[in-house]
Amino acid sequence: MESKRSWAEPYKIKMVELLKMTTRQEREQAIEEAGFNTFLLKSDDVYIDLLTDSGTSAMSDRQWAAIMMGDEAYAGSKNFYALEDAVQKFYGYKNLVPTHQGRGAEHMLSQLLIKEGDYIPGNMYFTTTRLHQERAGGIFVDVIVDQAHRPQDDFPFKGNVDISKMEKLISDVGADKIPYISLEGNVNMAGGQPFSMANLKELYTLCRQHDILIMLDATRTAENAYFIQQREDGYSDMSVAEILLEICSMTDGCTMSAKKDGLVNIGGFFACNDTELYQKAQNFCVVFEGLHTYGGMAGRDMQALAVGIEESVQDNHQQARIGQVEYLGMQLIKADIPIVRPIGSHAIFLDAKQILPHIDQDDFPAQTLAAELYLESGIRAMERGNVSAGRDPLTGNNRRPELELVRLTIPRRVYTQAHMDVVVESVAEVYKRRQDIKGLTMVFEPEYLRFFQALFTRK
Ligand code: PM9
Repeated sequence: MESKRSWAEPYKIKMVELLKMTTRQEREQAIEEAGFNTFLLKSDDVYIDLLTDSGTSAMSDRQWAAIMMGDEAYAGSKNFYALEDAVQKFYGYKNLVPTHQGRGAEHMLSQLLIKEGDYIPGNMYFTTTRLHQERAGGIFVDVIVDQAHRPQDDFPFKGNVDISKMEKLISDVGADKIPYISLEGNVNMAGGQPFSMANLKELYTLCRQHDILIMLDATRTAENAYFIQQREDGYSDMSVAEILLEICSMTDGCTMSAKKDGLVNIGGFFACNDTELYQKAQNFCVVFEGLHTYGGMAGRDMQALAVGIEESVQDNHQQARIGQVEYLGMQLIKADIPIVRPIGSHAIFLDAKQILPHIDQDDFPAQTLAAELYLESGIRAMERGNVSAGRDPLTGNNRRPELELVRLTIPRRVYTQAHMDVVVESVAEVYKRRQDIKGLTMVFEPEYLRFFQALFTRK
């Protein structure tokens, strides 16, 4: 029977994890000690943890049963073959190399395909993806549609590649300087925004004309498939699983952080169709990840992922997952809180530039807002603005991105509707006193991916 509630969960709760409540005074101390960086808080001091949807999902009883089927043989574990079957069946790629998590696969792809001075177009940057491209000698070029940089623009496919930007890059630098385009499903930094199948088809034609590979960041592409089903003409009768396969059929391979769509706590993979690239990836794997039949994953985790992949492409799973995010977003919109529109897949993004217009971007409005939200109620969010964007490698200046956001990221199958209501109330409280909030000064800046470990003090 179909559910009468639009997004009611297709599961019930079998086990719970108890949470600690903290006082305002305890939170003051915790955030000071964390240098106003929510990554540096102890999770024990957090009530509702919306830092990330990465590795934080709840596994199903079937996945936990799979954990018990771990074959921890060093080589040729049967769990590898189960995972290979799942990737072939649901993503359609011929060849699989497991990695410890997504950035292991990004490292592999970047080192194998990028030469010094190459250009790597992408539908907006992702922090770890761009860093690996740059470390391999590549120059990242943003070719996402302009709408993606405008938080209030309601365009339904803000993850689309702007084909004219791609054509311009090809004519400016030459196709032989572009080994591949990095195409992300449900673009994280844009607010979890999907690309359309029509856009992918156009991109496919262009890339085939110029012999440019399309490498998919498949991390949240099952969620992208759900948006295509819901929003794009001609797809409403297709299942998420069918749409995902169609997406992958127009790409040459993928990197995957299995910690998101894949519903596991750790793991990732690189997959492709080309045999020569596969052999190189296997060989690279033994140097940096582990033997090519485990690549940094335990056998039991590969088995849990094989099951997680199958669960992730079920229509009712995606309906509940994205339905919950939409519920939170709609409540925030009703409370007049400026958020990125349309509501994306894995998170609600608060528009810190609009909420704290009196704080200059170099005083880190989004970092400040995330800290204030924690102080208010013990909710942990993540900065996605100036700190995450880092410095321009050529000028050394802060990049000052157009999007200065705080991400309220929803783990899959973890929190309830009542938790979402607490989040809305807490954001509304902070919003009420926004004029009194002052910015932050960065007092420690690590060389790479500074958002993870930077320290701040109050202005
Ligand atoms: N994403 C996230 O919270 C975790 C690390 S960054 C705070 O959103 C994409 C689109 C990601 C992603 C990680 C990775 C890297 C690649 N692509 O974290 O190495 O969102 O498994 O994956 C995080 P790993």
